[in-house]
Amino acid sequence: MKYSPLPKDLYIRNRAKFAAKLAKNSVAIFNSNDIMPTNADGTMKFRQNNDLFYLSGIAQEETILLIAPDCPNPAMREVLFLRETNELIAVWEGHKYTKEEAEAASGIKNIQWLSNFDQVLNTVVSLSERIYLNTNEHLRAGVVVETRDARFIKACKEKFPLHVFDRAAPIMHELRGKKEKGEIDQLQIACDITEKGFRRILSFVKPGVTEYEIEAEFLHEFVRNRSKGFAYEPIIASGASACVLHYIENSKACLDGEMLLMDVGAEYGNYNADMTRTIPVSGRFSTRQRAVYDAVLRVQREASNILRPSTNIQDYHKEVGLIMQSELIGLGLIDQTDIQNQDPALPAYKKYFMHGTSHHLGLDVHDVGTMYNPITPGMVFTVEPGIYIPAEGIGIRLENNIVIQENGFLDLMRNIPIEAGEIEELMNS
Ligand SMILES: [Mn+2]
Repeated sequence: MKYSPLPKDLYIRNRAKFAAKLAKNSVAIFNSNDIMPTNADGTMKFRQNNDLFYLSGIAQEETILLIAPDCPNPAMREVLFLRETNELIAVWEGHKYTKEEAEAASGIKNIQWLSNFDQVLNTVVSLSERIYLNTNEHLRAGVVVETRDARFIKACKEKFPLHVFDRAAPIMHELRGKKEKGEIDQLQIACDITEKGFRRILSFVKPGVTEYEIEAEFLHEFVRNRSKGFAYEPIIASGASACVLHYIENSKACLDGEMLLMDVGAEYGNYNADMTRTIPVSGRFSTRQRAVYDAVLRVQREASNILRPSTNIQDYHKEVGLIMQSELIGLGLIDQTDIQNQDPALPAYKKYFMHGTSHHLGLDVHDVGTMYNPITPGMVFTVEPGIYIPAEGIGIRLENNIVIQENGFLDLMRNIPIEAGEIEELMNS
């Protein structure tokens, strides 16, 4: 692997936290993701199931984790099943985990080959009353393919019809929402790699450069710093394209006088950065661009300050809406009449700022974690307000990633230039 893995203690602790949430006499089973097909004999790049990774640190396909904390046979309380490797696989696909390596990475003592899985499963399930299975319960997930998890749920229910089944996802959301120190370290590295990419393009962007050349500069910097690449499809949007929120075509030339919005983050060790910066293509903001830019930056900073422990995320989003409303009045984009006449379900500010301000960030870019319970220290959020004015060809979003602390926050992107003046200076030096 390209990245330095976190020490196994983290995964031992994560499993202990998970086990403590299970009902008595339960077994929980986690599956790897499938390797998704493309066409002919092609496949997509493998991406481990994040829950399995969180509990084991193992990023290898066809891995299964079984956790049964009350199993009368202590050896069966934690079992990790791996694809058996052999010389042929080693020649064609390269190195796979040996049992010793998997134990060193995960802290799990009982490592078995997959061929033993059915036997062990039968034994452990027979000694358990309740079976926790995993499925993607992200609030915005729209899964249409039948995943390995879904196939496994079906098979388990057929095989063990008289057991009680339960959901692992709510427990995983709660645990993964609050990051451990090692996880913050990986996120910081992902943000630092993203910073390198941004600094690289600050001296690269000038009128005539294309969006895809900028994309290539980022990727170059990411991969040479041990990232697998982009954490998500990058948005490199010049001019009015910045007002298309999910513009990923990245195909145009950047023109003098336009601004360039870049929503780009590096992956590192399966953790993700999620940054947005907006810069002037020429290296100098116009007066109007600068006014809108500074308004977005003020909202970004105020929002970061009110995203505090015990705040509720829904209330936070309403509060940021009011801050944005006053900035839009200042820019002459809305007025008191618009506000008096607004539909409370669709406030006037949403015409120029139509997306949410924050989401959880971690192993997933839109990470799992509660959006309804109070915020607690250790949660990691993006803070990403924007103002989009298609009529003026202006779209500005500024996004940093912050860790909630007891008294305030740690900005993982504190070193990435964001002040308009500093950006101009770096682009012209
Ligand atoms: Mn984001």
